[in-house]
Amino acid sequence: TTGAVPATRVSFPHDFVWGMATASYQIEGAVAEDGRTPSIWDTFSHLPGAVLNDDNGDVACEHYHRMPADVALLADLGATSYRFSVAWPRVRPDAGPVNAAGLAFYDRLVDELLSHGIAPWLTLYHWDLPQVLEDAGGWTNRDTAHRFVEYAVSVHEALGDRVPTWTTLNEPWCSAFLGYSAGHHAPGRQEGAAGLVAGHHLLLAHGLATRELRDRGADRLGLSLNLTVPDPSDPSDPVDVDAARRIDGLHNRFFLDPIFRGSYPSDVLEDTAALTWQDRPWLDVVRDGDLDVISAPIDVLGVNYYHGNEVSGHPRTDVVGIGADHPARVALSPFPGSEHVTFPSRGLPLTDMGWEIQPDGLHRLLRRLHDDYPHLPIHLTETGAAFDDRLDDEGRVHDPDRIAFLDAYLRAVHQAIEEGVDVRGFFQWSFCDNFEWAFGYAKRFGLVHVDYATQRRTPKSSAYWYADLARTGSLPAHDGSGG
Ligand code: PNW
Repeated sequence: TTGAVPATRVSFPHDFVWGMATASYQIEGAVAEDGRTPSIWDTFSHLPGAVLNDDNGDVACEHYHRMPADVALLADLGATSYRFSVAWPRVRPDAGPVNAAGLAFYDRLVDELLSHGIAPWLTLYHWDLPQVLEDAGGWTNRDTAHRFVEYAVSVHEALGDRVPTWTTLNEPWCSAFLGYSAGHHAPGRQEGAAGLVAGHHLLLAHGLATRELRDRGADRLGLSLNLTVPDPSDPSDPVDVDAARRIDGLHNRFFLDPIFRGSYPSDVLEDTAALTWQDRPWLDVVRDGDLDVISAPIDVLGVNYYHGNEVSGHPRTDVVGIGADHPARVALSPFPGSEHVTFPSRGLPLTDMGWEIQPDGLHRLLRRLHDDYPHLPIHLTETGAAFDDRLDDEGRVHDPDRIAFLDAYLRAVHQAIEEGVDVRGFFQWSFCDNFEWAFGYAKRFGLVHVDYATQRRTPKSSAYWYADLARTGSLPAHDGSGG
């Protein structure tokens, strides 16, 4: 509930970007067509038990074959920008020569978007690393960063004349720590400090590609980070305060500080000093000059925010989010060197992911970025919620919970803008229901419902609400009763 205080009408700047987001592996399907070869997510999702219900992205939303109709629907729903990702294994399938047939799909997509007046917002890496590169060590191998630059250049050569915004990575925290420390995501490695090594090489890939695309005249460069707002369970308990500092360090500052300050945070380096990779301190993978590369100037910061965390340094069983599904119901944190940290529930309402609905965290995060880092234009590149959406007897999907969620999160964004934070746009996650990684098709984040048996698309009531918002640029007043 939003409380008894009436929520007044709020208006966003006239040029505010109203976007919707997707990612290649989550929607495209067609995994073996036109020369595409497997990514780490093809391999991982086919391992028994890796993904809920053993779902995989083989078919997904068949977007690869339905792209023109999907773009027409995006336009109908008022999107002024569309954030999508390019599948590396379509473009450089074996990390070898460019595959023209795979690249052609994105060429058609960009033209289709432009012909509908939708600005393309391109992400180069939303987690589908070619499996051949993982076989050579994946993100723990420094060479992967250089292969990423080759791939980025091929995409830019083909689309650089038409795509205004280029982001390198989506959520390197997930790629590094869920992929290489916790193993919840592909490639499913549970190798502790490997997450830190992968994180460094992901940041290096970001910096190298940023430099290269800048030299090639890319208009607007950046990346999307998923950031959190860690609150100690008991602010007077030094153990909880230390745990919250550790999570802030590894979730936020491990990525923000190298990019914006050219250094890793010293407390994180101290916390992880004893962690080794291939029998040497993990930090040995950081070479002279790397941080200069990583801190190459960017033009836009993408922020993905779903919820913050209450954080404790004590074992707790009343946990939410990561670890909540652990058999012992004790969160095993995916943060290397801070595995003892737990994420207790604070009794907030939850989405279908078991994630807390916490709009004030978004406001606090935006203020914090404004206070602690250089003032760059910020775009919320993901916010959204999964709910158990179903078609009713009339073939409609009524999702008032999603509307209330988006209303509350957007009011938090608006408040930050009023206070001087430079937020320029909002991308709803996601345009349509899709393959939700470790949770397969069981979790629905879409504004558009997908019936996977028929591939029929049905805009939910939230989609019409969002279309209205994109058209008027304002949230209507409501009395906060939620009715
Ligand atoms: C992000 N976690 O993923 C991704 O960018 C999207 O592809 C995804 O669909 C969306 O958020 C919703 O999950 C995350 O476990 C997946 O903390 C898992 C986590 C965070 C982000």
